[in-house]
Amino acid sequence: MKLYGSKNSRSIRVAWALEEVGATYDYERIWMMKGQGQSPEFKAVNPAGKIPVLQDGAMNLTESGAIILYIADKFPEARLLPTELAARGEAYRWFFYAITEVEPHLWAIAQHRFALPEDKRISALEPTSTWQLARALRPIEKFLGQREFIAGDAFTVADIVTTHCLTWALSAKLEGPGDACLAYIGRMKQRPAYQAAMARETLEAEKQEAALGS
Ligand SMILES: N[C@@H](CCC(=O)N[C@@H](CS)C(=O)NCC(=O)O)C(=O)O
Repeated sequence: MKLYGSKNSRSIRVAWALEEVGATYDYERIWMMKGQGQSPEFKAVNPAGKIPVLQDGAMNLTESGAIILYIADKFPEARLLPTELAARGEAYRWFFYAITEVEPHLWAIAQHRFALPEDKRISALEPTSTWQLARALRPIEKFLGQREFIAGDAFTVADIVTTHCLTWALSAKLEGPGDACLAYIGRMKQRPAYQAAMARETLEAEKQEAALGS
């Protein structure tokens, strides 16, 4: 398998899942700021020019959520998805909650701060997105006050996307993550797989920057 990704992007979700299941994988850093997302070579992998992409044999799988679920299915022994049906439903619930209820507000803020072309940005939208984000984080804060993991008593795919969204909110200096969320982030960051994924993305970025010059 090969992961196309970059530091400080959604590819950390996939690298983390791969490390949790103990997979070995190649990694190609796609340096977006240098326009590599739009190169013909990368567009042959993902015509949308976006990361992450997981290449497995002839398949180039896009969408970080789909990729994580694929990894969970490919390595069932790692139990990133519980086998018991109700527990699995709870993991799906929080997985999709992060992706559909939390992430869109983070993404809207990022787009209107820097990701969209300047003439398409509307800074007046930020207070609305910030308010929606804070509202969406409230149930997460409540549940994390009662549980070690977001979906119950075991680590699942839902923890990967929830942690990523919460750390995204913190790095964007947004209000919302409360004490229970902060304690949870601290616990998740202690996981060896999280640390290995961060180290891999940092190393690959440094190698590329040394080779190409920053
Ligand atoms: N829904 C997609 C979003 C992918 C995405 O937007 N990735 C960003 C990096 S985190 C990207 O490649 N942006 C480049 C662009 O939009 O041209 C996913 O979760 O994988």
